[in-house]
Amino acid sequence: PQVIRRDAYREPDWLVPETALDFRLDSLQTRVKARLTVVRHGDHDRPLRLDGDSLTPVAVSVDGRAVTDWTMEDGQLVIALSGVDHVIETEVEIAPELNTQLMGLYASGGLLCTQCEAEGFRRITFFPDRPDVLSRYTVRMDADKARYPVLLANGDPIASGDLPDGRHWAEWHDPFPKPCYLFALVAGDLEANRDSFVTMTGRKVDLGIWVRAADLPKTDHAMAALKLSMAWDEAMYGREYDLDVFNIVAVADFNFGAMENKGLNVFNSRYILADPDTATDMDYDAIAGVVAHEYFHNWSGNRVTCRDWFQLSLKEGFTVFRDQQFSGDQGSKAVKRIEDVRTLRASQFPEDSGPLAHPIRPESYMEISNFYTATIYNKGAEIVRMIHTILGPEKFRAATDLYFARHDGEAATCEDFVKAMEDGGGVDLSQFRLWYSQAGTPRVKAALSHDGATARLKLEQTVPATPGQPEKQPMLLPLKVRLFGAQSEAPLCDERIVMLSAANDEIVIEGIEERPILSINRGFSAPVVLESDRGAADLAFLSAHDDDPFARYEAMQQLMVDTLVRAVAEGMADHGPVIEAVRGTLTDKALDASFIAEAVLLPSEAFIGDQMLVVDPDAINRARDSLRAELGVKLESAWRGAYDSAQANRFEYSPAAKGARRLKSVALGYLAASGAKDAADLAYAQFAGADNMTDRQGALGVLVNGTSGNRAKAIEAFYDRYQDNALVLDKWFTSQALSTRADVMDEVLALSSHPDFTLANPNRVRALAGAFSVNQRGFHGADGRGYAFLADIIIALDKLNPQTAAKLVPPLGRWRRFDERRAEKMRAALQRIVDAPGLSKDVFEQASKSLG
Ligand code: B3K
Ligand code: ZN
Repeated sequence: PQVIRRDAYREPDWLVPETALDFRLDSLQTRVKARLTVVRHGDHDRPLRLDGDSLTPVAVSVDGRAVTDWTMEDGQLVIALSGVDHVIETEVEIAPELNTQLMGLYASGGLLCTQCEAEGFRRITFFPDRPDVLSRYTVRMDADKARYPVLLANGDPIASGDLPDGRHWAEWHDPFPKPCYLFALVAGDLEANRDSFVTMTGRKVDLGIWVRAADLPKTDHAMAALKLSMAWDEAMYGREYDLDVFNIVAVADFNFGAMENKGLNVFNSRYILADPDTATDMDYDAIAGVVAHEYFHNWSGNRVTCRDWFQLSLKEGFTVFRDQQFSGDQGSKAVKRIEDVRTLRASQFPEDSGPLAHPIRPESYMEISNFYTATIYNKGAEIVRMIHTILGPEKFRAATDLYFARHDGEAATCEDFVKAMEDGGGVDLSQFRLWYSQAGTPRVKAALSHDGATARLKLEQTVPATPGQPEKQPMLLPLKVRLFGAQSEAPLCDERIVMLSAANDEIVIEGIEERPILSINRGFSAPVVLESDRGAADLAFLSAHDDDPFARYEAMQQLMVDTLVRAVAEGMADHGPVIEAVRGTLTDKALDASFIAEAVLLPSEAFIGDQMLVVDPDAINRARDSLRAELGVKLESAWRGAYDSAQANRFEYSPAAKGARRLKSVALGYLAASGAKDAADLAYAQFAGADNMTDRQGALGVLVNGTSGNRAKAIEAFYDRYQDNALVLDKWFTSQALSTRADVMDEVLALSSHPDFTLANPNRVRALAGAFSVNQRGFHGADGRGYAFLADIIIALDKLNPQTAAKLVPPLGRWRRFDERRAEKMRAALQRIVDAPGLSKDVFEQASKSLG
């Protein structure tokens, strides 16, 4: 496949100021007429090239006259034009029902919907499918009125009416020029949860969340989140909504989370539908976060869009940062930060240290869909967060105001963003720009010494080599630092931001009389791996006394990781310090339950593996289980106390109640790990008596890992109760795929032939195969069956849906980190994928790069 390079960017040859689309909708035969006003851009004599994917022109006309002298080249419709501006009309036919890729116009659960980002619009009509061609759209649709009573598109509704033969039509107009990836339409039998929002300048916006009638009662949480997001963006960024209507539609079959189409967001139903019986607290939080994310794109993405797809992090990194800030403001900032860092470490750090590592602004790609990655999104957000840290909140706001004012209505670049941050914030970000071009997670070594009056902090940074980037330059790292007194248990200085810019540096802090303990990278101010020589006692001290909650959590995690890594290496380790630190946190009355629940959780098996040169999944599992069991036994009464105090609560959706539920399930897990005789009955009672999904799924997860007779009973009861609810059935598949039992592979294989398993629905595939591939011990079973299973799924799914298939490849690319026998089997699985006949470029790119 062809490789697209960032440095090959050229401005478009033709612009398209106006676009009129006319859809005659039908699930098997939709006719699309497009009328484009095209204007020659610059002085050249090149023809008009309109992208198309699997399209055949039925008719083409130029300035009202049918023409036949067009050609097709690589799917593109090429038309020679003589003048400066012309009107081009094309007609094509497409079959939404047969569109299994879920890109372009497709059918899902009886409705018709679109997904165009990144390059799906070319599957609907011929068009310059690139984000720097902005056009004003008018969309007319007609459809069978009984099957598709609701017809939605971007912008504002203009007119509608009935037609003969039971059909009807609607016309929508979007006054804001937009790239075609933000185009959307939806047709179906939908009902709306309607509400309204009055903007900061007093304009009333009609809001609608469109779902199947039966799902209407599950849309209130999303609606509340939408209104909070609209108010938050006004207060925090001065951004007001700009159309008279804002619609969201939930669909069951969707390749990722949601899509920010102008005025008509389309969502994976899992990020809209919630009620206490079917959604967990985590689902509620994710819904609010994704609703906010897509809404915030209206400014960071739509009003200011991307010049080309190499700039993707311009909108995604910035928008993730904005949604993280929003979510932090709705509950506990500290817990939100902990969750975001955990996500970064679980999904981005492995990417950054493997064969698919790429900078947040990549240099090349084969298939852009493969670059909607944790690096572009989550590391991208960390980079915006560092700018926020360097500028401080006031200057950051001035800088974002400048960015939006300067580039409103434009297709911008990452460089434009950094320049606006520099100009608006009055800082020099020259060296900081390396974050956009260098891949790899920097490593920082920190060593603190002390001589009775002065503390010296020696810092050393290295940036590891990544594919195509053998040599790296030192980056600018904003490290928040504070010292605490070992005796006084008090801070010895104010928090300061150390700007580490060289490979080596020494920071001198005067006036430190007692022995200082180092608190560094507080709040995770820089996305780096920190190595320090702090021992167990100092980490335990920080876990109890640091005034930065993230740093407290981090100290505990480091203590746990150090203990577990030692246990794996040496076959055993002293659990004492971890147990005492966990006891201290668990019984600290000043801490809230949600923080405690995060802090006392052991690092995942995968994260422990990431600390080791060669991952030994079985030894990690044994070491972690043994620490878990001892924590369970030694702190049994504290776990029981935490469990009982939460158990009495009735369901309520509030930060405090959420924290109590989280701690309750964590405590139940430790009680089960302790081997307590009553743990399985406790879990089953919680499972059966729960008045909410958080408790029910929490208990199911504990039972699934165990051997009690309650296990099969719970699995069956859950299925019986929820078999008609696809989103909850996904949880049923996932809970079993994450089982820590030795027989998980057999169960996963059996589940893959369960009548409810299907490759046609991306959520279901992710629920089983995606979840299993992060179950380190199960997936990396020494016999290699996990790898063969995943390869089978990828090869089969690629024929239907290459984009979602390609997303499953990365776990196989971690082979360098495993022993030779496993590595060999992982490579064999990748090779089998690469050799599969008719492979998509999506999967080819991921699998061939993973073979490295
Ligand atoms: N912008 C979309 C993602 C599109 C993914 C295309 N493969 C959703 C989001 O990030 O908000
Ligand atoms: Zn986004």
